[in-house]
Amino acid sequence: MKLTIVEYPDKRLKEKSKTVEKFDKELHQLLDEMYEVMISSNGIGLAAIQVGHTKRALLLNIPDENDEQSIDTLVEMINPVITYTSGLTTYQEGCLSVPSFYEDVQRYESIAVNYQDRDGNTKSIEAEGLLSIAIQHEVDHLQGILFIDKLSYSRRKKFEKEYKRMQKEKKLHKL
Ligand code: Y12
Ligand code: CO
Repeated sequence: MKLTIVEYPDKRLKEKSKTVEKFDKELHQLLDEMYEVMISSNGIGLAAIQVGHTKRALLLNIPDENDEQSIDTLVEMINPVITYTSGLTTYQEGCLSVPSFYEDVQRYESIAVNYQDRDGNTKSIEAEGLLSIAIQHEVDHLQGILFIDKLSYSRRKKFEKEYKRMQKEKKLHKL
């Protein structure tokens, strides 16, 4: 299967993802292909729903201090549940499903997460900084929530106007 990124305002992004029950070849293939599309799109996080699969699965690949991504630091989370939160922080977020738009979003500073790996083994992680923000952004996707849903009413209206204009321009360039 060749995966493509589902972009806002596609309604699939509002869907709630389902618990993964089978940790089989099909799941592994999906995760491998999600990694390919995430890296080739310059992403650092991707949820399965962003490629049209309603599975509670996500990937994170935070760049190192030299701003480089390595498969060695790839984190795959299946059925993640945030079990602890503390503090608040604000970060300018972007999303592969909302191209060319970045906005400040408030998130928890530190979190703890329980999840399963691709083979169904139970894992837990404590995260802060960019990893914590990225996990919260991706876990929101599994609930059908986008970072633009967290904007104020006036900022959201401005976004809708800008985004529609941008989509029109994109269409014109394709003609
Ligand atoms: C902090 C905040 C949000 C996240 C979620 C993961 N987000 C991404 O991976 C966003 C990637 C992204 C990549 C783009 O492409 C390029 O930069 C070439 C991009 O730009 C365009 O679409 C034109 C926008 C977003 C993790 C951590
Ligand atoms: Co996103």
